[in-house]
Amino acid sequence: MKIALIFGVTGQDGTYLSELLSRKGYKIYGVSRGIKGIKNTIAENDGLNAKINLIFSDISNIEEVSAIIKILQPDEIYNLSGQSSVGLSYEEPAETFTSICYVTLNILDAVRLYSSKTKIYCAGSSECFGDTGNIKASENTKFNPISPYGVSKASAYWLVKNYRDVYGLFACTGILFNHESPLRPDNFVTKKIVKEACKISKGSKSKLYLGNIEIIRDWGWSEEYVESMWLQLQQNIPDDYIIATGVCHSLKEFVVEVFKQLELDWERHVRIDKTFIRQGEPKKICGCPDKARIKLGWKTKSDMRTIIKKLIANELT
Ligand code: GDR
Repeated sequence: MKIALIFGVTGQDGTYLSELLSRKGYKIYGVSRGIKGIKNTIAENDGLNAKINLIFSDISNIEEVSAIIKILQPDEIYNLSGQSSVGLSYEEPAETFTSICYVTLNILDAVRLYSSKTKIYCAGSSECFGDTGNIKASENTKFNPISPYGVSKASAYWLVKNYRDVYGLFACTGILFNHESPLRPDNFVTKKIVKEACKISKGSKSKLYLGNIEIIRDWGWSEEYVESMWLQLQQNIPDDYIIATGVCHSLKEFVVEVFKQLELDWERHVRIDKTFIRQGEPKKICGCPDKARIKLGWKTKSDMRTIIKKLIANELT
């Protein structure tokens, strides 16, 4: 039985990855900073918590990370931990940098010292690119991060590459573009829009307040994205991959489609609130997932309309 160790097991991707690895017969250890089990419907309905051996640990401490890795000698490590909100990273840059970079470094160094056969996956971010302008970012596109979050993810990416090149570790990064699910917390835009629009469809008189709806992003489906994480660790050679749908939409298009599916006129219910506008954020971030498709055989199935349909169905049940 293969052993997987997941850092950041209680988040959206941690939940779906645990489900996937559990189906594949892995023994799963999940590290959490002190939350007692995964608190969401999937974990409760599918008895997921019972399948995960939870370890409580301060993973910013190298000694704690080393002790876990030394004892478990896992076959695979998935590092999904860290502060995940780009918006929040402007208010909490130090916590963002520590939780992303130091934790990544702790894992890499502990594996180098105590478990060098362990394969490591780290969740990277499209925010490393900054604005991609008229191109779709590939694995060769230069990084130009704009937010403290993007800078932290870019630094973590270079640490992973450094440990791979210098120490020969099987360590790789998946450069993940936005990916959604019903498990997104309310402060992320897709969840906020769908939740509020569904309330309005049930008779609420409240308005939906948003920041910049002209931004363009590539939105995918989390359950499909965690599969790419597993695939990256099943290869013979460690490498980095862009994980995206390859299709971009403006946030306005997303909003219009949500209200359309609920048979509502979006303009009557949506207002712009400047407090939600992020200073100097990338206008457009688009990705090209060709390498993942060719080398991993990975492909997204859900387009924007399907994603919205699934999010609405979940919100209305
Ligand atoms: P993001 O996700 O920052 O891209 O990071 P989020 O859903 O927060 O924002 C997406 C885009 O929508 C714009 N926006 C708003 N965002 C929020 N949260 N609330 C609003 O009211 C609002 N109005 C407009 C944002 O400015 C932004 O451009 C996600 C996270 O999952 C990261 O961890 C991951 O690395 C990246 O995606 C790729």
